[in-house]
Amino acid sequence: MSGIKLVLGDITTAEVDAIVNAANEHMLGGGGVDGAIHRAAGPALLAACREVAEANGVRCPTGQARITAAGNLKARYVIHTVGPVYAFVDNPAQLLASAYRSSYQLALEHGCKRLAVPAISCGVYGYPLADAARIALGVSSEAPYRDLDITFYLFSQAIYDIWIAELGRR
Ligand code: AR6
Repeated sequence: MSGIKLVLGDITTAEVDAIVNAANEHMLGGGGVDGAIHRAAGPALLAACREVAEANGVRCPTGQARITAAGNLKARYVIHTVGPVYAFVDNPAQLLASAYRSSYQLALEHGCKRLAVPAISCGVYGYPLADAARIALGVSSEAPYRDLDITFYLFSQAIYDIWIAELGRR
């Protein structure tokens, strides 16, 4: 049985071991789900992000993930990952898959089982939604992650319907 669930709603309300954040390479907050997570977590999250090693301002290259404490969220950790800007890269599918895989790998390394995950790259980063759903759900069902309990928090009915349709095809 798949441990994948879909919820139409706000990821900042999730009570899980780790909340995955669709961040940018600087990892100092932003708009969209990143902004919502930072607002809900409070300033402790930004302080934790600042402690992450950086090179030329980059804390998390595209396709990778970093883990921090979660401030006021009802989670032990925030796992920050950076999906591709769809129009700017040659290999968006590989990078999007890598963002999910890197997040799940960090979760496993930190003993996290229950994860709340957004639709990475599906906002301002412009990933076509059906393709993104196929990649997100495909990676989430890969063997190394079968013990994770993954709940996607989808923020609009349109995205939720696309994820439901893709899950139904699996
Ligand atoms: N809960 C769940 N999903 C949400 C929430 C929320 N509270 N708020 C928005 N979404 P985006 P990206 C959905 O743009 O495309 C930030 O500025 C949203 O509707 O947040 O990966 C970062 O700092 C969409 O479906 O992330 C980066 O600079 C999905 O989350 C950049 O945006 C992702 O949209 C990352 O862009």
